Amino acid sequence: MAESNFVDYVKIYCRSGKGGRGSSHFRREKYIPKGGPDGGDGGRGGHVYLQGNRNYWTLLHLKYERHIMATNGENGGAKRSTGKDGEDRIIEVPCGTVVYDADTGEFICDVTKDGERVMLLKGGRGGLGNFNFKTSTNQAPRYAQPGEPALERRVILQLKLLADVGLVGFPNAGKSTLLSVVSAAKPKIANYPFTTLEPNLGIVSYRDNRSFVMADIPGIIEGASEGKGLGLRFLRHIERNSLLLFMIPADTDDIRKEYEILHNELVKYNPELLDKRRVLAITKSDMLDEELIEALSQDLPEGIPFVFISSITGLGITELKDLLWKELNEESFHEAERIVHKNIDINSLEFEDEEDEYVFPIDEDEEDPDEEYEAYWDDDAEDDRK
Ligand SMILES: Nc1nc2c(ncn2[C@@H]2O[C@H](COP(=O)(O)OP(=O)(O)OP(=O)(O)O)[C@@H](O)[C@H]2O)c(=O)[nH]1
Ligand SMILES: [Mg+2]
Repeated sequence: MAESNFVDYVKIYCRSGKGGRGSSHFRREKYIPKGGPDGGDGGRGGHVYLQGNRNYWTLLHLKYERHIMATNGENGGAKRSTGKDGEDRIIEVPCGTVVYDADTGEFICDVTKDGERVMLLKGGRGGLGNFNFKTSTNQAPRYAQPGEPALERRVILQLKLLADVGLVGFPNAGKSTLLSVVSAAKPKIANYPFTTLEPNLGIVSYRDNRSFVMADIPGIIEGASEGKGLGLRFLRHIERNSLLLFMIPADTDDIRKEYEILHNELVKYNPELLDKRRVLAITKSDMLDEELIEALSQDLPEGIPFVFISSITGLGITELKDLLWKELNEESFHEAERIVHKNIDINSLEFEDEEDEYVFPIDEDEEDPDEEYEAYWDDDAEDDRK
């Protein structure tokens, strides 16, 4: 696929900072013999956070920043001085970003709101300096805790657009044309299938300064859920829409059948899509007369509100907006928004992975072996103080 600015998938390597080591130091001053332990605590390692930012629409800014590392906490020093905490790293992402473990495909978290902050990796705690371990029976402890190690993880960030209404239809159904008519978006429109290669978002203004967001995604064909056409790549963007607007052209031979096909593809992709509210628009209705509209209305799929529209003459557009607004404000729509993210199958990802470049080794501090860490943090610390 050609280079594009619509980046909805990135794989990045993240690492938190490790905790600084506690200092093992004894006070040494002239005329103060046996000054006692005065080693300070190590600083905390930096955390790695994700934060929703509504000013971002894609993950493009992360495409060239593949390693995100917080800094380590500094070691504690003499005179009980505490090491400086490591610096946190905040990864800003568009609202609607879902995070998976890149090695297992396991779902980790999602960020949906502007300003929402999720901790991805916790920085290591700093070790305690030896002055903490002074007891009545041990006035001169030599040990200090090492800092907790850093955590690292390779993650996949995937964007799932957070639009209110998702347009679902075969290629050439008139999806982009509708978006261009009801919003200020200027998607490419042409009389051939797969004109739209990446999702477009538009803000539809409604009466009284209210508005909702509509997402035009590339056309869906039979087999899309198995990867045909532009396939799976874009289906995930409608997982998050609260409402799906099915669009079927008026000159389709069998509207019911086409609806079934679209419906089946969505269900095969994720059965939870069934819980979403749906509206059907019969597009290009300027090709029909009153009589035909009347006749077709008798034979539409059951149980789904419908409207005949034409983006060219404006027929039914206001009615459609009214219907969408009404459906969006039905109570159960908030339920549907809470979609459960399945784990992803990392082997099935169809994206070319730029080979993972060299990542700096995690422990520059060789004399800080894991066993030592475990002795201090995992066992009961009290036992070590004898
Ligand atoms: N007569 C008529 N033609 C329409 C109408 N809406 C769209 N078209 C035409 O249908 C063709 C396809 O429209 P698009 O909006 O590009 O279709 P699409 O669903 O976005 O197609 P893909 O992006 O390929 O999936 C274009 O030639 C449009 O001019 C309409 O209301 N009436
Ligand atoms: Mg299109």
